[in-house]
Amino acid sequence: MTDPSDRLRELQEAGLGAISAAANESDLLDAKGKYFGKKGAVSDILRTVAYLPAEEKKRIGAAANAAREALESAFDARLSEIRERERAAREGGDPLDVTLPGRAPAVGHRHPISSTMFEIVSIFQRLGFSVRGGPEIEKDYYNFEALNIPKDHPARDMQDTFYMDWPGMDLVLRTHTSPIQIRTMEAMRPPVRVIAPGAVYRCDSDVTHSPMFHQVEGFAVDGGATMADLKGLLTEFCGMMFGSGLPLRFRPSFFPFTEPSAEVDIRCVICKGSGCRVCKDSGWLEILGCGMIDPAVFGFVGYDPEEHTGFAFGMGVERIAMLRHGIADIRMFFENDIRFLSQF
Ligand code: 2NL
Repeated sequence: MTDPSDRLRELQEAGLGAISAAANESDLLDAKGKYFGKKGAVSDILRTVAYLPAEEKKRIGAAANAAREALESAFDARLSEIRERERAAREGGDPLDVTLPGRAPAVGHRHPISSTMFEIVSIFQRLGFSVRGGPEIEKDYYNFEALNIPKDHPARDMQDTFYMDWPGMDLVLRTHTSPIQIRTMEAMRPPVRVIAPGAVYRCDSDVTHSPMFHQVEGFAVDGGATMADLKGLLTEFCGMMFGSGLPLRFRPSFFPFTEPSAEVDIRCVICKGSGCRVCKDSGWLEILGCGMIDPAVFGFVGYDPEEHTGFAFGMGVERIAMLRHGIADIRMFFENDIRFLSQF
């Protein structure tokens, strides 16, 4: 039989080998179990020591304890090594690598409706207009009455207008930004030149209508504004907005708040006049409505129609943005799909 101290030397060597070969905590615990754990080989020898002669007992006992201590301290050292390596891997190696490129923050941009609206507004600002806003929940008086829109006009129908259910208040969601202009005329004496952008609401929804959309309206009042001034201004605006030299035409129309009234068409930006689906083969696109402010409107705001004349105009922002970008469905603007919005 081999001397137990030789056996212990072999076990210590094999155990140290297994400990240093352990790649993770689980390998390390396996090595402990096999060589120096409670049921390990070194403990087996320690249990037999009691049956040995006295001097052997001392010698083998001491050797077994020494072997176990050597294995335990190697185990502890290897355990710290493995834990430190795993921590470093988890935290990405070097705690700070200043040579790595930074993470760029995702930068947003204006919504295509906002940028189209700002562009329209800034053209009129350069032409001498100042910008005014107003409430989106508006009095029936400012939205309809003062604009000479009669009580039986279809625009006042529940089908077309959102009425606020606040008894006795006569409030609506504004259906156009004209009330801003009525409020401006109440507050300011001529000469005035004001542009009124904002969200408006109508009870209507399909590929070209959204219950919330945007308008830019504008008006000017002074001692002697004429239809010729209106034509000149809008010709200048269309040149700046859609490209100079683009043909336009003024077509007679009707609005309750202007007399005479006209609609302005630009040469179709899609087919250049040869006829297509977008212009319904007419070669023209309707871009805005306009006219000379009706004297009845002046009566509501206390301007003297004998002393002052003025013109006004209005356009839909979504319609212009759809024509510019070739968008067929107005609802795309309001679905907030980043794949759509990030293209502008
Ligand atoms: C359109 C046509 C228009 C006006 C808006 C207006 C405002 C006042 C007095 C008179 Cl306070 N007129 N605004 C005038 C003509 C046309 O808009 O197609 N809008 C989308």
